[in-house]
Amino acid sequence: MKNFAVFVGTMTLQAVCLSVCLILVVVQCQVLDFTRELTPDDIYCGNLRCVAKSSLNNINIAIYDTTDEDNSVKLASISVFAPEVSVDPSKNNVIDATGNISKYDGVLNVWFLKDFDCLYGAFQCELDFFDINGQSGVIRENLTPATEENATIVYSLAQIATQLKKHSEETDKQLEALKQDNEVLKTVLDSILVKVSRIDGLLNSTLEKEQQLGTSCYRGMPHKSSRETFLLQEKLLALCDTETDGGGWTIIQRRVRGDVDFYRGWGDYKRGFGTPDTDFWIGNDIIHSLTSQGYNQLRIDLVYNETKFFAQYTNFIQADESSAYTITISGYSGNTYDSMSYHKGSKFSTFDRDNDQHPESCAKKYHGAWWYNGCYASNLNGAWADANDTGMGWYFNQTNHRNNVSFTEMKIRYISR
Ligand SMILES: [Ca+2]
Repeated sequence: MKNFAVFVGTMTLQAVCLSVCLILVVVQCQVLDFTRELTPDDIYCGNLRCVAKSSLNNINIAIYDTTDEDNSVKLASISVFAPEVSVDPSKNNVIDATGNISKYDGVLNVWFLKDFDCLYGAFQCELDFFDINGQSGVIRENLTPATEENATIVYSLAQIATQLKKHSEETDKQLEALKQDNEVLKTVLDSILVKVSRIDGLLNSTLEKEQQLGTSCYRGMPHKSSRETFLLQEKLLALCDTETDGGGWTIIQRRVRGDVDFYRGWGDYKRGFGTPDTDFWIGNDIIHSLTSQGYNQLRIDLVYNETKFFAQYTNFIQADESSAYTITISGYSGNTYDSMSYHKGSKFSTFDRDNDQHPESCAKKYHGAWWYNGCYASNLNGAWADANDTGMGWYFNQTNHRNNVSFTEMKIRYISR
């Protein structure tokens, strides 16, 4: 009398029809269609649906929880005499139920909130009815894990699929967020690259300047002009004579333009004054430092009466400040007179520091600053363009009086010994 079929529907993520039991009941030539389904969805772990279509009348549908065989509970029911769905008060918080019913047809839905009910619960659909002769009848159909093993597995798979879908959606969101982060990072990186490029440009230009500037002055060095600036001891902008007698001369005194006042005190001569592009005194401390490091060759270039002269010495040493910058000088060669020998062993004097052998101050008397002895055979720090003995004097021979020059360069060069 009963035709029963179970099938597991095609598994889709959204709605998996887990099982359908179709009961065809023929009661004295009258047909009853009674089905049940358990379907998982996104909110509930499952939906049990009992459906009756019949030519019987006065039907009443109920769903029982028969998990505990000794204490089955009527979860929900609906009757043609009581068309509102009735739910067991103790189950209100774990199931939802809906339904509708007429004299011949009815449907009762129960949604389960507890995974336990979906995975391990046992339920029963019950249909009460009266046949055409007024005889009552009952049909019950079970839905249990034991009989619905496939449904349970499929349900579990569907749960996993739902979770995977959620994870997938979260992953998509995270990916989107990462994309946005990536965009921000790309922007930041671009801006850093621009800055790096600027820094690189600055470094290159600084490097070029340094290469142009050079850091040394040595004999035979490659050069573009006869005088080139360079960084002496990595800190002092100095001037190199790159050509005279093979070049490599660090210029310590230069008077070619007359735009720098040389009548100065001890401190100025100690530290130096002027700049390589004008006239300058490099400074007594530097001269001492260089001559104590092997820069012992001294050359003095002069112009007198539009004629070039030079005096060169193979041994030139200047002591430190505590010795008042006393000079040692010897080994003359040149095309003028050795007007420095008179000054060897002499201390340096300025108008405010009289270290000379004269009763008066040679520096004041001759408007200069020099290694004055009893005064001078040379006075190259004297007054610019001064025709008197206060000018830039140099003796051109032993008997002649001094002459004033119009150009001087004093320079020293390293000699390996
Ligand atoms: Ca004196």
